[in-house]
This record gives sequence, C-alpha cells and structure tokens, in this order.
Amino acid sequence: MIVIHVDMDAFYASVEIRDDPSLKGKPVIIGSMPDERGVVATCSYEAREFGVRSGMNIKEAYRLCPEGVYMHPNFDKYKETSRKLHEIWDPYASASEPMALDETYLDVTHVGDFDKAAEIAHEIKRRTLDELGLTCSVGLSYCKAAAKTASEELKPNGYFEIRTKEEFVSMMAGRDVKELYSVGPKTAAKLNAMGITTVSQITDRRTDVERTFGKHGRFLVGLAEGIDERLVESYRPEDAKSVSREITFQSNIDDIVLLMDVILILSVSVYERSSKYGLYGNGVSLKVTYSDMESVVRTKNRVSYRGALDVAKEAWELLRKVDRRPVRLIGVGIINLDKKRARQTTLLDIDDESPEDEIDHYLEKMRNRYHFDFKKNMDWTLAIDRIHGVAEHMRIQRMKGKGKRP
Ligand code: TTP
Ligand code: MG
Repeated sequence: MIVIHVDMDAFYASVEIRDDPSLKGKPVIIGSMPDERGVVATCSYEAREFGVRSGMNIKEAYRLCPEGVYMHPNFDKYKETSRKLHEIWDPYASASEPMALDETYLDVTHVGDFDKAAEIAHEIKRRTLDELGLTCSVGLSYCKAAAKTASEELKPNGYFEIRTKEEFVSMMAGRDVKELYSVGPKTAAKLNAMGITTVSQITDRRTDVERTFGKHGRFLVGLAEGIDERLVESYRPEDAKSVSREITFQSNIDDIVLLMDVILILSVSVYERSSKYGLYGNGVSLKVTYSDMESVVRTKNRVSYRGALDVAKEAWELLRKVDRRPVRLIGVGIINLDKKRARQTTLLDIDDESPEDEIDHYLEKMRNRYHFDFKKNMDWTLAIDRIHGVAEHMRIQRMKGKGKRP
C-alpha cells in the first residue's frame, strides 16, 4: 500500500490569517474569548511559542499570552475551505478518508512506486498553497499510521517519507510511547505504570501489553513492529449512521423554554443536514450535560417524523424525562439513518397543516420572543447565540431584581 497523509498547519488560525493579512506573524488564538468560558480550538505557531495549545482553558491561554489576538471560530468558512481542499486532494487518490476538516488519508497505491507518489505529495503541497493560500504537512508511507507519523515529523509546512517497515521501526524504537499513533495520555500513563516508556519496550513486553489492553494492545504491538493493516476507506456523508449537533453554553441554563427553543434550532439543523443527503432516520437522540459535567443520552427509536418540528417534539419529550438541573451542553441527533428507507406515506401526511407551515409558524413565534429572524437554512450558531444572549440578559435582570429586594 502507498498512503499519503495530509494535515493542514494550524488550520482555523491559518484560514483567519490568510483572510486578514494584518494578523500575519501574530499569536492568533481561535476559540472562546478570554472573558468567556471555553477552550482554545487552535492557535498559530507564534502563539504556540507562548505555550498555548489546543484544548487549553482560554483563561490559561490568556495568562500565557495576553497580547494574543483572540477570535471566535467561523465554522462555515472552515467547512467551505475543507470542501475546496478535497477538490484538490481527492482526485489523486483511489480513496480519501477524512479524519477531520483539515486532515485526510489518500490511497495512492495505484501510481505504482514511491517516487511517483512523492511527486504527487509535493504537487499537493504546492497546489494547496497556490490555490488556497494555506500550508499543509504531508507524510508518505506504506501504511496509515506511518503516514500520519510522517506528516507530523516536520510540521509546519513539512514533508517526510517513511518508505519501509524497517525504517519506521528503527525511527520509533527509542521514542516515548506517546509518540506512537493511538497512544493518548491515558494509555501512555498505563504503559508507564507498567514500566514501559519507549516504543521498543512494547515489543519486548508484548504479552503484558496484549493482556492489559486487549484489542488495542494487539494493535499497539503490531504498530511497534511497523504493522498497520487498516485500509483507507472513503467516507461519504450518505454513509453516515446518524447526524447530530450540540452546543455548549457560556453559562448554565435552567430555563426550560430556552432549552426547548435551542432544541428546536438544533432539530432544524440536523433535519436539514440529513435531508440534504436524502437520508431518513427512525430515531431521535437527546444529549444533556449538566453543570457538574455529568452527561446523559436518551434515545427514542421507531419514530416517524415529517419535518424538523417532529424531531424537536421527540427531543422535547426526551427532555421531560431527564433530571431538571442547570444544563451546560445540549445536543440533538437523528439516528438509524438509512438512504433506502424512503419515508412512507401515513395518515399523518394528509393532516391539516404541512410540516413546513408548522415549523414556519413556530419560528415566527420565536422571532417575536427573541427579536431575531429565525428561518430555515439559518446560521444555527448565530441563532443559538441569540437565544443565549437573551437568556443571559434575563439572568442578569433577575439578579438585579433579587438585589433590589429588601
Ligand atoms: P489539528 O490538525 O489537530 O490542529 P491544527 O491544524 O490547528 O494544527 P497543526 O495540525 O499544525 O498542529 O486540528 C485541526 C483543527 O481542528 C484545528 O485547526 C481546530 C480544530 N480543533 C479543535 O477545535 N479542538 C481541538 O482540540 C483540536 C486538536 C483541533
Ligand atoms: Mg492540522
């Protein structure tokens, strides 16, 4: 197999810098604002010099880098950029397997040898920069894990090859286990506790590793010997089994009406996304994370929905069944998606009001409530921001009210 792994450098930050050259050379931090609750999604390499990292609490980032330029992410822009990236990359491959918006594996075995594949890899880097103004790091290798390792080797704007299993094994042998693909902090800590700190020790202690980690252990032992037989599998949105959307609030919400409105917006969003691909599900899921981080997921199967409002109604029903405590995150999903299962006409379909009218009616009510024009195909993050802003306003008003009382 010949595999290319492409990963954009500081993706969200690079897109913002490309679109506003005055940011060039500055520590740009994408995520929450320093005065909000949240984390760093990513940051420019200049910000990384201050120690800022993805996933870091935004307050911590601000402490390390108060002079940084802080920005909210523009997901629509990154999604659009991702689509254009794939237009460049995918035609070179027999299969393209995206792992994130900015990252994909390309199967280029068909070109025949590594020299030809290396030409493609360089062409991908050049065209990505020329056509989209963004740099990426590319790894070329004989399997997925080694290609991914290679792309990280000389980041940013890197290119690295690992042509053989032997090269991979000797390169990794003395390295810390956490550099091995699929070893996260938890696995690393467990391995360390067993006295295993380097990759070659995984091979030495294979029986222990396999016994402790089961399936993942066997995968790790294989990797330490340079073996990864996973294929590059093209992902197509129409193959998805579920579609969901969730939102984390800046401050916890306990107002049931607001939660129901947020559920409605999320339902519109997931309904539009699934129907765009001609997919129908027969279940709805609701995820709730409380202020103490406890999460619950409730699902209802065998539901028949005719539109977003029906999805929302199922999710509202599920909301009634979970604990009533301050909520930090809420998510709605349509599950058991199936392209073939075309929606059956039921008596419901010849109801008085069409699902379209019903949802319009509901959105109109919300427009009056929030002074915001909610409509189908809306920017759902903006819509939820608006609901959230109103909630925040109400909370402050309530606090003021309380303060006034004797
Ligand atoms: P990554 O490829 O992990 O990071 P990156 O492209 O920003 O930087 P680099 O690859 O050069 O190290 O993730 C791609 C995008 O995914 C990133 O730009 C933002 C988003 N992301 C998050 O929102 N939260 C996270 O914790 C991570 C790791 C990424
Ligand atoms: Mg990246």
